[in-house]
Amino acid sequence: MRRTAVIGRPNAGKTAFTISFAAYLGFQSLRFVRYAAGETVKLEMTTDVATRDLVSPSPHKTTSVQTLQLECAVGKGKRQFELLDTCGLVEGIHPQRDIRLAMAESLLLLKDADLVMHVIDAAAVGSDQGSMGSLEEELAGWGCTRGNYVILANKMDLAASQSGCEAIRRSFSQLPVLAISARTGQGFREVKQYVLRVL
Ligand SMILES: Nc1nc2c(ncn2[C@@H]2O[C@H](COP(=O)(O)OP(=O)(O)OP(=O)(O)O)[C@@H](O)[C@H]2O)c(=O)[nH]1
Ligand SMILES: [Mg+2]
Repeated sequence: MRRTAVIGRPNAGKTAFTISFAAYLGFQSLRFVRYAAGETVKLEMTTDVATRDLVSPSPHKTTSVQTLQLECAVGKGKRQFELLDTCGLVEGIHPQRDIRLAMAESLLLLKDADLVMHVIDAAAVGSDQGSMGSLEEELAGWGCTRGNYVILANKMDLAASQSGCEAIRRSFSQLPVLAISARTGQGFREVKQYVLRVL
């Protein structure tokens, strides 16, 4: 099964995007498979419940990789793929062991992904240019060498996101940047087209 990893800083909107994109593809009920500390846990919930329980303004809400099996209609057929929602990445060594482990697990799975979607909070970048740093540079640098790497400039429904998105495009001019909103679904058509082209 082709695999797409959704990565980025805590609070960028990775989980919100994962859930909303699944809903956009027509999934009302979501079956997450979570890998944590060697254990596999299955969770089934509606998109509304998933948004309520798995999305939060507090950083590091997601503390394990959670995977959804999705499919896109292509002509008369279907293309299946896995979407991996991962633990938020930060510079340095996180003081909490479970988060360090979740970050390591996320980075390990990233290596084998067929496509990487790097979510950046464009509204945060627009209101504070310092909210992008060496983490984004390192990830994007790796993305340029590996290919099949797209930046999702998220939260385009918020003020300051436009200038944030422009700053992201300037900083990462070698990579595709799609402007999206996990809240409104803006840009999801382009994301779907990109997924179908790459996978
Ligand atoms: N306005 C707006 N808010 C968003 C959008 N996407 C996510 N959010 C909000 O941003 C916060 C973080 O969203 P999450 O999806 O939990 O972020 P995450 O990247 O998964 O964060 P971690 O699990 O902590 O790594 C939540 O309060 C979401 O409601 C968006 O497109 N627009
Ligand atoms: Mg999350």
